[in-house]
Amino acid sequence: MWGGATAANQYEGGYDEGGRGLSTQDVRTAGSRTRKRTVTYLDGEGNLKEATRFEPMGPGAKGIIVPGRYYPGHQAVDFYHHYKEDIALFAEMGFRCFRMSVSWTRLFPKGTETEVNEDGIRFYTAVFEELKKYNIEPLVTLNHFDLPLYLANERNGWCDRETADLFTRFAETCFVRFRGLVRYWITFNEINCMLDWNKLGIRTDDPQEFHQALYHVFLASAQSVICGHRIDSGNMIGMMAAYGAMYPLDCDPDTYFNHLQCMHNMQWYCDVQCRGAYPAYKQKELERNGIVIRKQEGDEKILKDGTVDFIGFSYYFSVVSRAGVNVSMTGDQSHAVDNPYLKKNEWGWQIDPVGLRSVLNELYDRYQLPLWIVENGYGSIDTPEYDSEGNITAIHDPYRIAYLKAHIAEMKKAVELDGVDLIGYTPWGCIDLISAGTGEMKKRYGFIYVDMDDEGKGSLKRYRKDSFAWYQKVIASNGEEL
Ligand code: BGP
Repeated sequence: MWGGATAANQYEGGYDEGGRGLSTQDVRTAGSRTRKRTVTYLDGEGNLKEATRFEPMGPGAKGIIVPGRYYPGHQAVDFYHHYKEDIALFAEMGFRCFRMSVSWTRLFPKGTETEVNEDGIRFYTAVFEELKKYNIEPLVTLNHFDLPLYLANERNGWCDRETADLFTRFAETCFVRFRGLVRYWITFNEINCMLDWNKLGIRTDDPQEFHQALYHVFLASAQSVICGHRIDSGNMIGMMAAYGAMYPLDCDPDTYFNHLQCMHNMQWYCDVQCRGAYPAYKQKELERNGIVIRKQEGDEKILKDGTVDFIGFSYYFSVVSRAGVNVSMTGDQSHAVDNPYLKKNEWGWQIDPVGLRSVLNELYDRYQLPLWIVENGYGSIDTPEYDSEGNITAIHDPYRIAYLKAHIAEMKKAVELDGVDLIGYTPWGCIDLISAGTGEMKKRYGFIYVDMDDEGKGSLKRYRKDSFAWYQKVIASNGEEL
């Protein structure tokens, strides 16, 4: 299934339209390569503060919108008002599927309501029907880094078990109301990084609370899978992790063992969701650190019964580990060890197509579940060409074509030579959208250029880049013509 991927908080906009409530992503400011995005909030004493996604906010913090500040997610690139035009462009490229997320607060503005917001249902139904018109299958992420701000500010975010149940109600509503329109689902985007993306969702750096919150996310995912299968046994429900290739720096046995542990740090999320229980190495680690997860009777069965049908993962780069250093797949690679065999993009991400083949093998060997590369791509600054009247006439993006070509070639080898069951490929940001990491617009991934800058200014007009026609050919030839 060839297609492309997006997420509501970076693409949809219309943040205060159609009865939508605020989410934790709506209080994230814009940043850049050198200046980190922040969350604006009032601390326990009511003082206005800002924190990056790596800084704790302390108890009592409440995310707020500061008048006059620019929050890139509010308008994003306005899929809310452009969906017909965008979907027509996806269809023109020949998409068989389209990955998008449903904004939780468009359906449940505070997260606690018992009745769904019908305006939200109407919007997504119209989108899914539009996709159907072109025979494009939606792949719907139920949670892509967003949480109702109300649950973060007034409750205890993911630290409360109730959040898992409220999420399950939201998921159930999607399964019921979009039945027949959507068959492919993902519960949580990049589950191995999601709690780092917005500290408002947990507001603590205490490892005990962090693991308790994460446990609630796993429960929410498993409960949703069970519910989705009950509502329609034809539903294919997957998990999603940020998964890159990892190499040990050298053959020092300590480096290698550290490498295994770094791999475990990434893999255990997949173990829980694919095998239905915390792996032994994780249980031991929690025990060693004195972390005791509060559970209820029946939880074990929920995790066991709620395993996923496929593994979705994002693949952008690879990392190198060395003894004593814990490396991970976070977008901030400023402290990473350089791999002398690879080149980096402007944001320091090491480009590694062969690593994708390795990862496909690794995941398939380990779980024997169908795989779906739900994100992959080259974030870069594009420079449009203009005519004398200032109209955009072309966007040449050979670097993007080269990146995708190399990755698809390795993907083909994994399928044809290694026998990996790969069911889909949806490159990230198939249309330019807001960067999750930096909030910038200039870090572009799309086949479609959107005329908007880092301050949200621009006509929002869509233009085909060179990669648009190239990808169209790739899809038409089922990957034969690269
Ligand atoms: C992943 C996220 C996406 C996306 C992508 C690219 O972590 O799932 O939401 O944005 O990375 O990252 P960035 O936008 O920071 O370039």
